[in-house]
Amino acid sequence: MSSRFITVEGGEGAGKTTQLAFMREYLEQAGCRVVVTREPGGTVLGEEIRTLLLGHHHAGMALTTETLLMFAARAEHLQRVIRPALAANHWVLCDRFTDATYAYQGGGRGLSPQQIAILETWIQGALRPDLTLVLDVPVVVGLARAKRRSAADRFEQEDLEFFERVRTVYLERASQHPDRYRIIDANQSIETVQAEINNVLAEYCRRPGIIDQSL
Ligand code: T5A
Repeated sequence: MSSRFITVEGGEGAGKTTQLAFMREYLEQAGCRVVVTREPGGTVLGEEIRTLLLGHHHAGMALTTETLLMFAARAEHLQRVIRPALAANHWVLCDRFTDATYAYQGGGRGLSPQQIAILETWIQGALRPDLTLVLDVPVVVGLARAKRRSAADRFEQEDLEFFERVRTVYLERASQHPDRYRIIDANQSIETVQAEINNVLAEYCRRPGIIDQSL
């Protein structure tokens, strides 16, 4: 059974964290060794960078600074967690990755995708997720969920247009590369979303060379 790198993306409150717990359970039952992690974060240094990025002490942070901090956390994450786990034949499930940079710093804030691609190649080399689930939910629904869960972080204070642009970039990227992305309608009950994701994972795992047993 070979390792796989799976990322879960989507706007605020789409249900990524909730669904990642179910995904771990599903894959572990299928016999996979699973590492669940998140961005920004996933390492001691990365979590400190996350605090800088999401907190309110640096409200006017420059876009370049914000983007470089995302990739600084990512570099640490790749070196200390993601690459070692993949090398040890674990499946890595990551709550957000570079698609979030294209969506938020690119779509949301207007940084060109070409500039993001330069950093992506520098920091990741050829490594890209094998499968990316985009949990898609209307912006107002996701923000209401996030608001019920906890106080707004620095990103969650942006206006609706910002999050509409984020959503558009996710959907565009998914439609441009249907081999890697699956769009999940996350505006359904937690159980229905979970069932759809299980179907995607089952289909993915049945591909030749991924998991020997049938799920
Ligand atoms: N960021 C990140 C960038 O700008 N660039 C980058 O490169 C990267 C990596 C990270 C922030 O950083 C930005 C994007 C983000 O703004 P985060 O906390 O990781 O922040 O991301 P959030 O989207 O803010 O996390 P949330 O916790 O808000 O969203 P989740 O994980 O999608 O949602 P979840 O599972 O925590 O659920 C939220 C609430 O909704 C309920 C849950 O029970 C929970 O209360 N819920 C549902 N309710 C009804 N129906 C469903 N189907 C539900 N699913 C979940």
